[in-house]
Amino acid sequence: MYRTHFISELDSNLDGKEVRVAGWVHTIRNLGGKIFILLRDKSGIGQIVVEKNSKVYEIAKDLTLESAVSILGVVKSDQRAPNGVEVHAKEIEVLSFAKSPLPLDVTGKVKADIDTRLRERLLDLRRLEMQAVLKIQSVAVKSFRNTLYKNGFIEVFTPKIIASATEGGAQLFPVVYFGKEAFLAQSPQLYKELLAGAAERVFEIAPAWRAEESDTPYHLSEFISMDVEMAFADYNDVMKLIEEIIYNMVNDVKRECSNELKILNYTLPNVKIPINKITYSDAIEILKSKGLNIKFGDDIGTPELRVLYNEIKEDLYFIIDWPWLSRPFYTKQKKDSPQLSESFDLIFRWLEIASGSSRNNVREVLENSLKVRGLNPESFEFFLKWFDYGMPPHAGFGMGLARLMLMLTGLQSVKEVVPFPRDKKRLVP
Ligand code: AMO
Repeated sequence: MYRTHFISELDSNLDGKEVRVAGWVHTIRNLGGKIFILLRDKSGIGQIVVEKNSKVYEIAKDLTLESAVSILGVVKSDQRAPNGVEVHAKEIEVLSFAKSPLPLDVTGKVKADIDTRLRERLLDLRRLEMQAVLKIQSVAVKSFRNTLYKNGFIEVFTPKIIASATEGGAQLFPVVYFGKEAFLAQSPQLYKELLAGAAERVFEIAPAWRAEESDTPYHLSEFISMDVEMAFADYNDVMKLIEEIIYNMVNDVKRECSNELKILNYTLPNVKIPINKITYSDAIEILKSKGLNIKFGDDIGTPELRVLYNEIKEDLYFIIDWPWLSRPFYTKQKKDSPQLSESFDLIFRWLEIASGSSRNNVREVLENSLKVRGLNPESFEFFLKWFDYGMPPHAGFGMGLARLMLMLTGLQSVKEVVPFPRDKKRLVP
């Protein structure tokens, strides 16, 4: 057995008892007579004391930072120690010896740049900040699932090797598929729609791929997309659902991750329900009034969103009713103004974290929509034919987990929050 207790379980009730703990050597201080080791496991950091005259002194003396060890010892109350207790070592088993010096300081005292951190990612992931990020992400994903289960959704899985572009052609990664042309999925879009046409309420949490040429703090070539599709619903129903998801998520993270937020020195934004909505057309007018050279049909990217944020001063808001032609072919036009669409983006300050819409559910309209975008309906026949058999009105959205994590951690780049990010220059680790 490597351990009897996690470090956070040690307290003065165990005074005088023998315990076995396991973890990594966080720091070592040799104070002549005694060696003090701070041992770190997934639960926290505790103090180990090795007396000079003990039989394990020789082992402790040669220990290196980040070696993995299992230590048998006796608990002693001591107010000077972290958690008010320390463990006096009787046996030290070195499970894996770490090379010295380390290429990255796990205690975080010596700061490293992002390239070094990603290169030495294993050590970087052991830092308390990254442990906090991983925990917050796990709570956020659990919360997302819980809210959807509560609303009668089921989790589904769609193919990731696909035959056609869904979100526009430029960013596809080609795959050789038994001699045929195929691609890595840019999103689960068409398949989640088909599944909603059978099971009504579905969601998926899975990777998506985009060959992003530009190096920005918000784009990855591979990201986790949290996708929802809902039948017998429109974009207003879906925005309502997003409000509930985000509200629960922020509160779950607040409640379950108070230590982690403290480690990151971050205060979560307050989510007010309903989340404010502004129309795309109003956003364009505001940007024009601020002197930007922008017109109907143009994208509202991060630089423009920063200008909007300075005006609106809302942490979270929806921009709704985008120009129909600037959205993908499956997006539904607005009945009363067909140059617009029933679509939205959810914005956190100046970052788009989700985007969604009501979908077209009439075959002829979809065919036309493909044609006006220069796409060939024949390549989408596998999708279109389902619309011959009672495809209900439906709506959905996709939310990028890495971008959501920026909102939940206060970190500045998606490359920091993803354990092993993929971008144009990174394929390892
Ligand atoms: P969209 O293309 O807007 O919509 O993507 C949805 C969300 O995914 C995230 N995202 C990214 N995150 C990191 N790196 C990237 N390169 C990247 N690209 C996108 C963003 C974005 O809001 N099928 C539609 C969704 C739908 O309508 O259901 C879609 O993919 O957070």
